Amino acid sequence: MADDRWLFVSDAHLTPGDEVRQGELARFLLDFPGLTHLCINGDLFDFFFGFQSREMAGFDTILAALGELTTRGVTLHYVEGNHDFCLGPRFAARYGARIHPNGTALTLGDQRVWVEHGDLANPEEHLEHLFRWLFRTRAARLLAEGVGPARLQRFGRWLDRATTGAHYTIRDTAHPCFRGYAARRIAAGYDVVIFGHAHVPGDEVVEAAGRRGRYLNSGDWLAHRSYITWEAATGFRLHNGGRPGNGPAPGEPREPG
Ligand SMILES: [Mn+2]
Repeated sequence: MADDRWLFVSDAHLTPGDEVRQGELARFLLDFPGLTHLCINGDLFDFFFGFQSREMAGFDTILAALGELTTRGVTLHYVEGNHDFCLGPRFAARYGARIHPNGTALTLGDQRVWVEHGDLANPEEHLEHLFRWLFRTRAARLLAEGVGPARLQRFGRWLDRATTGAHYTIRDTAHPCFRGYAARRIAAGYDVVIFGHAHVPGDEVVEAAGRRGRYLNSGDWLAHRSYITWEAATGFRLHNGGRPGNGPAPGEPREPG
């Protein structure tokens, strides 16, 4: 549609009760002019599991904003990351979201677009890959339902500490693992590939199999407050919104995850 206005954000890593950042992100989303489509590209939450009958506590502010957006008619796409799992039919119904556990293909204008969180790009992230697989098994879902939101949240914090810092020499969005992973999609026929996960915004040309494509990384909503927009008149734009340079805000983590 001619008036479509897309927004792609990722890697806010919101924690329970973090009212300041939840509020900032909620205001940014709700005040975004002309927004018709929001695509969350993973790790909106530092840890989130989609329980079938309960909600994880402490995320009311951001969840209310998502609900408000869908009430306004904004289409919500949620590409799961390696910190948000099994959002499933309940989340989809409650927030009107289209849930994509492994990524999604879009057509914007005349371009074929692939959106994926990007954690599978780095072959060294063994533990993350294990938990990505494990959390999506039926056995893990049943176990999580029994364990319950509060205890699972504590486990999530432990898991985050266990996996952070192991492979984080890869902070460069243009690292060969991300470029190579994007190149595979471009070789397969996509024109634009969008990842997050690296926590560094990026926008570059990637050539693969005689094709020329564009690889965008939405960066994060921690240090950079970066995001991607698309509208028909301008195409894709990367906005390195908040803070100059690559420095984290005081007290904020900057490691990818
Ligand atoms: Mn991630």
